Amino acid sequence: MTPQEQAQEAADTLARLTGVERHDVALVLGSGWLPAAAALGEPSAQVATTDLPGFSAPAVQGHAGTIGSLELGGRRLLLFGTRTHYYEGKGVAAVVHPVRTAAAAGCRTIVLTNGCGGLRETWSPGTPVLIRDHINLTSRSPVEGAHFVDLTDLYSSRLRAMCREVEPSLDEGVYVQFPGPHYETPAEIEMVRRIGGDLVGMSTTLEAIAAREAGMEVLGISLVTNLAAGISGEPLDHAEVLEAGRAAASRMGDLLTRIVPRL
Ligand code: 8IG
Repeated sequence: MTPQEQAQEAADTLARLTGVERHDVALVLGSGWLPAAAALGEPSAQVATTDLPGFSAPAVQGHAGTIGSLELGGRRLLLFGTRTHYYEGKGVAAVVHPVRTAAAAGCRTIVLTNGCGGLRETWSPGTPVLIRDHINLTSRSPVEGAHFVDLTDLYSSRLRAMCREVEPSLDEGVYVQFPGPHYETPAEIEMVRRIGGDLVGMSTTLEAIAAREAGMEVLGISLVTNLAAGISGEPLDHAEVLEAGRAAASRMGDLLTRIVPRL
């Protein structure tokens, strides 16, 4: 079975369990984003990811192992409370299976959110930043075979402009994905600065590539939860990440609630 056929199986099961034939928009919640999801409203159906073929249980604290279906502003929204990270070692296909499932479920647009480290000191923890472009330092691709996928304008300039209309204070940045799960050294952050990166994290780029391969329009939003290593002189820890998410929850919830109806 191809990955796309596996995703179609998962999408068929999802349609059966949610009672919703097709969805329009997928939203993947990253570290620190889960508390914001409450603002979107009560899901009409919730499915455990483990009830769908090809999905695995969440490995990170602060992630929910559920997929919710809800309507917001006339859009049928598929809400992924968790993702599989590359550092879990389950392979790239497992990382992008939810993205391919969303595409098979009918979604033409995907919103990828994450928690990340920021390189600009003006981005205090709790600052949302639009992803303008990425640098994929995993040296992996979710695409296999001679399929040369165009990544120009991967993070849709149309959707970024719409977001800045909704929230003019939003900055943009280049997201750099490291394999993780360790954070960077200060020297690696200096490298990121020199190659043009603004944000560092352990997700999103492989998913964005798979989304583009599947023909979806991609919006990426990072929540800066910490200054990148070596900038503040303080050590990094995951509790800080979750706390920044909780503190920013109502603002992020408000942002998503205003953006989704316009997708
Ligand atoms: I949240 O500073 C979060 N995720 N690689 N570096 C990397 N991933 C992260 C960071 C960070 N903060």
